[in-house]
Amino acid sequence: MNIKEDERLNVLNHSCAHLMAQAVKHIFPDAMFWVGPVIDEGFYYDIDLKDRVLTEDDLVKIEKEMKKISKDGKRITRSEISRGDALERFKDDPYKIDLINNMDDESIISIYTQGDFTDLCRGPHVATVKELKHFKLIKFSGAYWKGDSNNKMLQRIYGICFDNDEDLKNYLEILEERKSRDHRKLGKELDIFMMSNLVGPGLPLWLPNGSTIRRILERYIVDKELERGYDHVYTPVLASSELYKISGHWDHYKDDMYPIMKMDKEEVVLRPMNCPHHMLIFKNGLHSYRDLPIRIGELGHDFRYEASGAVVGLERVRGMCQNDAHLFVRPDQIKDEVRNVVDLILDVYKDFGIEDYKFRLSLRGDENKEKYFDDDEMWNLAEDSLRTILNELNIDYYEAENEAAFYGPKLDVQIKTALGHELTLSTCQLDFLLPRKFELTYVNEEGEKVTPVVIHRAILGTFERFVAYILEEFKGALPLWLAPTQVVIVPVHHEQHLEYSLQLEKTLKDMGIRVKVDARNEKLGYRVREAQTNKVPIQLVIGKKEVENNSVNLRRYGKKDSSILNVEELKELLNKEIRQKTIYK
Ligand code: TSB
Ligand code: ZN
Repeated sequence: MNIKEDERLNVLNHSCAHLMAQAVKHIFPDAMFWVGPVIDEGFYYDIDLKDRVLTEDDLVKIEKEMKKISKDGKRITRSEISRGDALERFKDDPYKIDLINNMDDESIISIYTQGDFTDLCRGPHVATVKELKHFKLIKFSGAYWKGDSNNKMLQRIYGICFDNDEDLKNYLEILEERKSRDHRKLGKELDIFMMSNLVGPGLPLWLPNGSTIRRILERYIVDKELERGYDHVYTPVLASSELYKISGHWDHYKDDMYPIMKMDKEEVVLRPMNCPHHMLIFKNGLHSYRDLPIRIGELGHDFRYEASGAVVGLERVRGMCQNDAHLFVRPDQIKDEVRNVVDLILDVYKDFGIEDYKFRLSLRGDENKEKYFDDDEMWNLAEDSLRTILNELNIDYYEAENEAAFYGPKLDVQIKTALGHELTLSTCQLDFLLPRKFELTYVNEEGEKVTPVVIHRAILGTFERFVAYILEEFKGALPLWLAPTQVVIVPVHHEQHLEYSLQLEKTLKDMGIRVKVDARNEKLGYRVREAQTNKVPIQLVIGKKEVENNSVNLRRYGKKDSSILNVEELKELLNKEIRQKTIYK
């Protein structure tokens, strides 16, 4: 959906923003308006309502008023005025004055009027407000004036307008669908994680179900990496601030770090990344060219002071655990190692059925040079090497400036969340800088000490972001191998069929299956429904027949039909699906 790029819808939405502003002015005569642009999915308007904070009820009222104004059907007229007239006309409105003062001298100043409402605007607009019929106000939030947290908080209302009712209906259905797979909602319903003000924003607490998923992911990825020649380590989450002064984090990444903790003579910080610790581990030994590549992996806990407005559920947090590794390689090994990383990413994505992603080559660009380590030659070399490798490996990617890490360019895998946020999941980064800063060396074939190159990479990214993503992708119904509870056994009668059910539970537990018996004194239908609500992949109903025949009545999540299997067949089916990581779509 991109309303901004559809000429007709763009104008329609822009006019609808004015209609909304007019309705707001009728209800709140003191309201003043900042800007109301069209966005990919509709429009918003930033409004100063003095100290009033909007409520859901206000939104309903505003929408009603919009309908009324639209029915009145006033024409929308444009006129052009001089800068002097404009300044005079809007003299009591500091927001408009700010806009006028920021226009360059030659620009034509136009205003649009509909009935009792006039707004400063470049246009164009539809001819009459009658054309604005199929709209909906979607949500509201606070928004700092000009996006600066030192400024006043304005009220932002989002809406969308189509030219027919069907398109509007379809869009609202998409919104509902997105809401239902928002990982924050699923995370609550399925007891995956919680937040507490006493811990703080962006610091999730993993509940037992979420912890089970995470433990499976941890074992899965560590095993894969061990198979591929990684060594796994444990290092502390704190370090002397000196470490980050050496690495360059202090100069280029300080804004994202928690502040220094001062003790008697020491200064320590919470780490935002694991690289410096891993550099020290490499430096701890002597290395010959024959020992490289050395791949140091860690499920490393990091802390980043993300802006409170940017923190979202598990997808953007302040306390996180990366599936991290640093590969110490010779220059002639860079290409093969990048290839191995990409290969591992694709291998992992296949297991999770992840198909909707794009590779992004993240470069330094010209903006914000102070964000990056200052050495043009090094940057050119790193960016060119990574680009050449990607081309040689035939990887489809697009380029983005101002997205590099401070130490080097990245190959990022970009995904979209249910809320429409574009995020990086996996990353593979080329770094000529940190090995130099830490004076790392290995002995080359000629017996000389030379500097290795470092590849930083995270496959699952962080467990937080990865779990958020797969929850949304599977709409909470995780495949058998990942589900916190894999099987629920439901005896038809909570006493008569209990013994057999408990025996079956033991058999499955002995195989390592995460299984529960639901023998509560509740109606069968109720217990069956609850297993569905909890999105348990497999449900086994046990009645008289099953007890007599040593069988189970198996029903999968989301399916209406069931099948009868004997216990041996059941065991085989479970083993096979877990081993093969079967995905049902
Ligand atoms: C890969 N030093 C490298 C590391 O060696 C590094 O830290 N890279 S990173 O900054 O890109 O972070 C790695 C991954 O962590 C990202 O690809 C992303 O998937 C995840 N991530 C980053 N910030 C957050 C956050 N605030 N919340 C959740 N996940 C995050
Ligand atoms: Zn790193």
